[in-house]
Amino acid sequence: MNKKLITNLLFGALIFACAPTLAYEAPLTETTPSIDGRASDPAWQLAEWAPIDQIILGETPSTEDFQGRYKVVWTQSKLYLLAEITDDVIIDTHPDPLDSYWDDDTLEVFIDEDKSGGNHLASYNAFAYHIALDNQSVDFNSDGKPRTLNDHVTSSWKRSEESGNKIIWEAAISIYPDTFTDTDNKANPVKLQTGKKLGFMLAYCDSDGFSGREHFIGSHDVEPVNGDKNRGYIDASVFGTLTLVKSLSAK
Ligand SMILES: [Ca+2]
Ligand SMILES: [Ca+2]
Ligand SMILES: [Ca+2]
Ligand SMILES: [Ca+2]
Repeated sequence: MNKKLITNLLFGALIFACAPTLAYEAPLTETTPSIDGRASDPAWQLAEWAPIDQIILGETPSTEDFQGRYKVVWTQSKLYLLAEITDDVIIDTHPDPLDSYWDDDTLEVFIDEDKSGGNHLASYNAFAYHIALDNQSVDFNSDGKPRTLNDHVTSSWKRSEESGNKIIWEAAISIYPDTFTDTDNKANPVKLQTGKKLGFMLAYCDSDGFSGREHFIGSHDVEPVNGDKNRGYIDASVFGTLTLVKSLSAK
């Protein structure tokens, strides 16, 4: 083995050791969390925190400006998401839910039911649910125009009693297959089961004023294309993997 090869292997191992977690294991819960912006539900004790700390757009924010972490649990019928977000200014400057919703404070949940990857910009191959402060969820439809998908996601947030800058955001998400269409909204969500793997990513659009999104911070590192890491709303191949497990202790 030559010196260059050893150096390359060591460098590769170092990159691997520093890489963010791309896989998250979500445990099954017998009791469903109440979607009320309070994290006291026993279900949340079952899951592990994972960070929202990968910069997709903008400068690295200070810890007062933005910090975030999340947990996921599941039942046969839904995924449940808990996000704990520290944000110095909570703001919604576009009252129309379909207007520039990414330029307001927004929790963005990316789901690819069959983990196929691939383009989903104007299709339901995968979903990029932009959950707004008014708890409406929006994604592009099959014509590439924004539409609400409020029957897919129920969400609620509240300021934490520990700190006014911290908000607790809970969401219950029905998992729709790629057969969902704009014309037949009666497509059924899939029944979830142990061992299922979904494409998954979470991000937060941080706006603190009238100038729009200042930071976009995600749960997973994204390989840039021409220097652009903001690929999640276009390409499901950049999502990580969410595996549904019976329990974390039974691994
Ligand atoms: Ca709750
Ligand atoms: Ca902020
Ligand atoms: Ca898909
Ligand atoms: Ca903000």
